[in-house]
Amino acid sequence: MTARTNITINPQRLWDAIMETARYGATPKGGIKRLTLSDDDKKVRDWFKAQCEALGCTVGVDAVGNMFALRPGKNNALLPIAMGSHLDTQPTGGKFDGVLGVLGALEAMRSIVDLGYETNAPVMIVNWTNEEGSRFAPAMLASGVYAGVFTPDYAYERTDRDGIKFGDELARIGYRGADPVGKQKFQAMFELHIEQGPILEAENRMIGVVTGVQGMRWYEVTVRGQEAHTGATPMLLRKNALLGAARMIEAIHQVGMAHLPGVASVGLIENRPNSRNVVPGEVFFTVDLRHPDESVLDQMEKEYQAALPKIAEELKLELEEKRIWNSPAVKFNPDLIACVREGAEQAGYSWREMASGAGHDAAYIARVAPTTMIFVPCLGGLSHNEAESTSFDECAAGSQVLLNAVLEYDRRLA
Ligand code: HGY
Ligand code: MN
Ligand code: MN
Repeated sequence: MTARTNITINPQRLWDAIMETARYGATPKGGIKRLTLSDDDKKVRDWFKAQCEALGCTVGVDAVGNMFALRPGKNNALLPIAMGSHLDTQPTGGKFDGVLGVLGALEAMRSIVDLGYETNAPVMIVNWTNEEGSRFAPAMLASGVYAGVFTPDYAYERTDRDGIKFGDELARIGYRGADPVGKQKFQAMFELHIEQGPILEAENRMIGVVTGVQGMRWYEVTVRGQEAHTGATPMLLRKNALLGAARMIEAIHQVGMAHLPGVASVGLIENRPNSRNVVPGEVFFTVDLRHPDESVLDQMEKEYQAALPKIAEELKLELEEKRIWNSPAVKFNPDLIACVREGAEQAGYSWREMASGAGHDAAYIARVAPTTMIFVPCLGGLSHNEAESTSFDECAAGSQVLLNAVLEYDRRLA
């Protein structure tokens, strides 16, 4: 086995890259609104492609916009070792969710290129399209296509709430690549990401050695009543869709409370006609249920789906409900987890093993290649919020451990 290498990343260069790309979609409150396939997403993609090519990487784009920046190794008969995450954000996103994973990988790549260090296997950075699932549901859409969970056509047909299609937007920004999805193979993927929860900070640990991702399910609900005059319609004669939705949202909250550490949320709601003096006739809302244990998630789904018809009946409303996404709980690869532990030890950082509450592309990629994740803290565990904050040192620690883990895996290969 070859000796361990300890190449150090350049923390300032990483921080500068994070701040530079935060301009694409910058919000007045210091966050980022860079919805997938928007003009700002195009700008950051173009920036990322130029940076990787300047490093001597070849950048391939597949048919759903996934970007693969490849650097050859000594033995190119070996499949590349990938470092991946995403560059799209939530509407009120922060500077680090997804971004740290891609730019932390870019910094790792820059560090090995600076030294002219040749890895044994090729190394690759991946930017997965539409991880957030905010504009186009479901989340992790393009890594899901890569993992064979969805077809490219299913992705192309997904529409945002304005009826615009994923496939049209992908072509519009020039990232509907020529490569068939799956053409670019790799033998393992490490994903660096902020924790998006409070555990590492609470325990004063720098690195999360992530063992897996909890199960996640998304649903869409439409409640229909009858538009009516708010002044002339007696209370007992109303079919108030918004009242029904309000009681349903409370019932969904109670399903989460009854199955901790599970979570149950309603995030998107549309009230129609949304006029001050019209009893709402129709409400659309989305449901997000998650739990580490699939059998409990089944129970949560059962309780949630039993609660809604009762409320609809009481209020003389019609109900339409369907599950649009089911991402089962996933366990990561023990050998890669060991490389992350080794990488944290080598860098001298405190660490702890943990599962991920948030979804990540790694959850789908784990189906087709050995995969694992590395977490670093974020202030107050806050994410999907413009105030999301991970420190200079924490970003550096994440990128360093990512590099160490990849080099450790490469060493073990040799
Ligand atoms: O929904 C999630 O957990 C991820 O942020 N897309
Ligand atoms: Mn993310
Ligand atoms: Mn996110």
